[in-house]
Amino acid sequence: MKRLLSNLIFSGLAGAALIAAAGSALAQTAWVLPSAYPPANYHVQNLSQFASDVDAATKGALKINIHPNASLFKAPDIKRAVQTGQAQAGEVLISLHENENPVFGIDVVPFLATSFDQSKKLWAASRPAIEKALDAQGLKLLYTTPWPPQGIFTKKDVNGVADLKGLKWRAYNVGTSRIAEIVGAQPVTVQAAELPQALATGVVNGLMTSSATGVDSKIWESLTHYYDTQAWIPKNVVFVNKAAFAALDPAVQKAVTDAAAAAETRGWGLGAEKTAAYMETLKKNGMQVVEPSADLKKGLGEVGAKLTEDWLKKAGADGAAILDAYKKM
Ligand code: PCA
Repeated sequence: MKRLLSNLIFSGLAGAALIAAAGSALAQTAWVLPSAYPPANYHVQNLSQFASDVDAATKGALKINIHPNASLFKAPDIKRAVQTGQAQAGEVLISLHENENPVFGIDVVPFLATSFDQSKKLWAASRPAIEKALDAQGLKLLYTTPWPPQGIFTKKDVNGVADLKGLKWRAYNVGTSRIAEIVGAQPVTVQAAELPQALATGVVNGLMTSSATGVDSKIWESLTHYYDTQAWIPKNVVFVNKAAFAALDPAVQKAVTDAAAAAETRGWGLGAEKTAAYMETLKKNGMQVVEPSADLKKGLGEVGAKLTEDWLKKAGADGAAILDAYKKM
């Protein structure tokens, strides 16, 4: 390449611009981006599109290699891996980190934001605080995308919360464990990548998650009912190690933030659009998709009120201010 450059210079073709172009094409950076979800999941498809948008916009100067399905780091370890620079970027379910900062758990407060429209507003209200908290941990927020609303999967009829008692309840974060405690089920923390096996071996027989994760884990092979309770809309966030971002050329940085903005818009669209299709897939595979009874709704409302109280206690005045801002939107 050196010879090629000098040939260009001697041939008189190379102005400063040409050398600069050749230089940046040479400076190729590769990022590793772990995700905990399977390749067919729309979050991961969105990530792949994001990576190929960055590749195209930077003419290959920044390659982002996605490692899905918790193949590189387990779900709860991804954030730390990016903070410590073991991975340059990552995707996480932000509520996994509620213990670090209550604002990371605002989207899993039950019945606070249950439609995509409400969830978008809650994101607008909470984004500055979340962005600031991540920044203080050495992370730059790139974008966020929603999961479908959360419902209950079981192998039996559930007419009220009393029917959840004694279930081996799969939890994925603090809130879902707490629900188990309140209803008298046994919480077992299992991340999505291990869920198919936990279901197949009977380690769990009840859980709250989305239709998306139900389909990803072929849940009909073990369970029979899905109660569409629309209890909350959790979100994934994608972030990058601040030092890794700072090391990029300004033009490459812009390509990343532009592609991230496009991924955020696309991801919210995908979440809404795929929800109906995932429900159809559950039905097609024999799941009973059920509207929760008034009794179940009432019981879950009471469970939700307890979790809201817990959250408000932890989140203090800052949390209350975000909730106020959200309610005014
Ligand atoms: N699926 C992920 C998180 C939320 C969701 O809908 C899971 O069950 O782990």
